[in-house]
Amino acid sequence: MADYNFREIENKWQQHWRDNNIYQVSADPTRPKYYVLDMFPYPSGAGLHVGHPLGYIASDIVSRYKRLKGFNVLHPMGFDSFGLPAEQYAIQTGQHPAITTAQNIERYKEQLGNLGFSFDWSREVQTSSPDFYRWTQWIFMQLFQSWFNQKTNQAEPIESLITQFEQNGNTSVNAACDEDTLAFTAEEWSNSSEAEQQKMLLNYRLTYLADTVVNWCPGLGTVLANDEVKDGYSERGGYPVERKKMKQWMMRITAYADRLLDGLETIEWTDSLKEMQRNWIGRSTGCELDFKVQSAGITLTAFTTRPDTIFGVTYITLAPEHELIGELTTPEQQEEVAIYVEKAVNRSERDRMADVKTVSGAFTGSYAINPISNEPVPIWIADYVLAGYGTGVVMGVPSSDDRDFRFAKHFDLPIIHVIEGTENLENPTEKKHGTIINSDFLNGMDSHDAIQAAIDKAVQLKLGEAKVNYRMRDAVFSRQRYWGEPVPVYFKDDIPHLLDEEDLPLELPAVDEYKPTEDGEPPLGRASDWQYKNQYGYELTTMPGWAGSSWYHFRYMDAHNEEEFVSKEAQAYWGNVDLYIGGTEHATGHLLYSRFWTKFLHDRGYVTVDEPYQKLINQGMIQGQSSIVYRVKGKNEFVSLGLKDQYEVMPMHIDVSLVSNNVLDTQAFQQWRDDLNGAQFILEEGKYLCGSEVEKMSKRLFNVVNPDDVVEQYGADTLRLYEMFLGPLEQSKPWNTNGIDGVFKFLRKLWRLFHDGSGNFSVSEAEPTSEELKVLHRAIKKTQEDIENYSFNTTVSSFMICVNELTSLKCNKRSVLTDLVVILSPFAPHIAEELWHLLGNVDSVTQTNFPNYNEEYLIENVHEYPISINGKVRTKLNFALDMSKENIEQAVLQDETVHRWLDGKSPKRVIVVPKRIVNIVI
Ligand code: ANZ
Repeated sequence: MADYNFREIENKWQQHWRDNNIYQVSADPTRPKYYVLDMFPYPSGAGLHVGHPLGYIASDIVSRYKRLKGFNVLHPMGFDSFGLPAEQYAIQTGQHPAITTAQNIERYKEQLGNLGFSFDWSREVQTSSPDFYRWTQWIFMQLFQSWFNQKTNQAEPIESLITQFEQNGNTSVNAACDEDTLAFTAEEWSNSSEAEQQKMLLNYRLTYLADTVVNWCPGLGTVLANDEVKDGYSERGGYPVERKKMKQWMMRITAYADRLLDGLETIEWTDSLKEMQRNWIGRSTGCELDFKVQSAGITLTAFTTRPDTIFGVTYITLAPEHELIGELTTPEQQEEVAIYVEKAVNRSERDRMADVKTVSGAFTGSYAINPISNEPVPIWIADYVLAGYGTGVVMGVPSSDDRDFRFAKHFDLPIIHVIEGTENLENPTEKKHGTIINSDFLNGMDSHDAIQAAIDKAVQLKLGEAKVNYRMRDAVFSRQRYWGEPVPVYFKDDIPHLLDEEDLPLELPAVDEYKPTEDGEPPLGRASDWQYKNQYGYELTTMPGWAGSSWYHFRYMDAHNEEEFVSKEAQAYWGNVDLYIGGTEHATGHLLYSRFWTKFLHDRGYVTVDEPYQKLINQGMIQGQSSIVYRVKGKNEFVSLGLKDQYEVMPMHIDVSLVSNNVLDTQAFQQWRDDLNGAQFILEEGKYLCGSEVEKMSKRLFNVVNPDDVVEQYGADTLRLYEMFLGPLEQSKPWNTNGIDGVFKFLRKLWRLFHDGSGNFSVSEAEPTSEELKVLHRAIKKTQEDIENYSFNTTVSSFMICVNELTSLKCNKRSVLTDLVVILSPFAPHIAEELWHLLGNVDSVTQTNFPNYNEEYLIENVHEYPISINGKVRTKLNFALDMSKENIEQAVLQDETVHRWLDGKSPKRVIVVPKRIVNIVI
């Protein structure tokens, strides 16, 4: 073989790895395990673009490296294959989404296969396959059969709750449950009907049916989770989203709020990602303070994080949805309040929170009593108060809070300053001013302790109760869609019941169309003859996209188990994911839900780990480099970039494949679309130059680069190295092919190290020189350190340096090249495997060991020290780099030249600066 023929090499080894199941692993208690996971893709119709493999390449490098280091590496891949696009396509074409999905998966596998990943495909999972989703349904059933005991801080079987109800009713139970759950005694429990009992239990189950205000997206015909809605529009498709009350399956994730926060301390994720989860959970410590309403038997309770400011409360505000508004509004205020409430409730929560400029509100006509000053304060309604947070009541403190200040200014409400420095509560000298807690006392504490002290004081003064609030809400689990997991529930007398376990999986029924029914039922409402035991109606919503991905990491451990979702043994061996690589867009969706389900499965004894992903890295995005041409307005004529200001132009995105080095292939452009046929060009220097823009890689912007094309031109090894070479993994960076030739040349240079001038394989058996060993061991050390620090771009450049140096040393020694091939193999596995075999090895390079570097070889043996005497360099001397300062000093003073300059005097000081200089002062 004369030259580096990447096509032949890559095909050959991909085939060989497949035929020999090289990447198949099984649990092996004699070896340490390492689990490397990629966020599995949704197989979209567009296929992979060069941005997708970035994370997969990095995780593949780590997997291969860990294997060489003696670990038993689990590195699986699968598909998150339920989802909207296949369903939208089904609605348009009538084709079953399973067909589209299967085609897309085929395409993805082919594309992934071209890149030489070391996935164990025997463990592939597809969330839309009944073999997989029967376990998603099974986990749903376990959630339904569980409650969260706050005394033990974990989930328990619902039977233990029923036992408590039978013995003591619910008053001594401390559970995560619906807020409006009424108290009952053991007797009342046993006297309740079966239906009443089931209704009560729904208040406690970890998944439950509830009437909730949801994000309803008429354009998509479904409910969306908060993280699927951006600025009032659906993230997918950009359709408007409304607030609507509907009966939904919910997941009681709020029960786990504290554990989800605490767990963050035990995992290696970036601070920014942890902070995103903390903010999303939004734990806030404060108290609920009571305000009696004047001349009415009502008490309003406000949640506040600043009970110390209670002296400054000059008004109370309610959310426009608050249920007591009717009762509190006086006849004179009725009309104004009605108009205001109607306007306010139609604004989305997000708008209401984001809008700090427009102040709006209405006075109810009623007053409450400030419990500290005993002054009456007016009760208002304002849309900045959210119904779903705290109690939906805010105590207005214009002197301490900006929003309250703006409100008070706007409506001319009094502003009373909280006087600091005096704890004059017990005996307030001045009625209106004061603080419940001495600020001298507060000043010495950090804000957390100060708030806690204020809360303790408020409780001690019986102003209210301590309370922790969370911004996070229970998660809506129902989707009004077809292409998702059916919920394993049927209804008897309107009460939800679980299917028998042996009836799983509950498979998706056939339907005539994939859209909602005429009376607004979800698509499953179209299935005919679809009843449980031929008599009970099934739940018609399906599960959300995040259901399958909340536990798939366990299934890979034991992908074909038909008895359990994962066996105890497999789980005990593989533990949790050691390294997880994926995008940040999942920060508050998938990454929170899978932590929740993992904790739940842990509580119920099904898995031993309590966090799914020990270390997480978010790869950056590879952006597209769009190409733009400038159409002269109203004409089929296009003007080159440099001349465009002389015309009235319309910029237009065009396919990047029509452009090379910013020069347009005008002929190809004319053929690109029918309407461009016969297009005219205004050129500069005989060329049409395009504009360019760095943007998200997207079909719509025609800037998508298909990895298949790059592989075709340069090979997978070049693509792998090049993607890593583009920059630090976590950083986003534009795709440009400027440097790809350099990487390709590097691999050819590597190839030539192993071949003589006429292209014959030729290595020497001679012993390497110390110089050659230094070059090699420097590269071994750097590769190891860089991979362990996930710094892949720097490894690629160290390979380049190494190969350049070996080339100039004309080194083709077998022992050096053998190690070089091994350290390169995680990055460029095909060429490494080929060279490994050319070197005479029989087994795969993946089955060898990573070489150890030897520090001795790394030592730059000597350094030439300038010897300065009284500030002037008088001579230069060579010393070994590892020589001690004392020895250097000794040797310097022995030197003849130095002797001469000393002229018989003994020096006052000798300063040895290692690897630099020796200064002698006489
Ligand atoms: C008085 C006060 C004085 C407040 C002060 C803050 C500063 P976090 O930290 O997010 O939990 N609040 C309470 N319920 C609300 C609701 N439903 N809608 C909008 N705002 C609400 O914020 C808690 C603070 O947000 C509470 O403390 C309350 O205002 C307000 F100098 O009470 B504060």
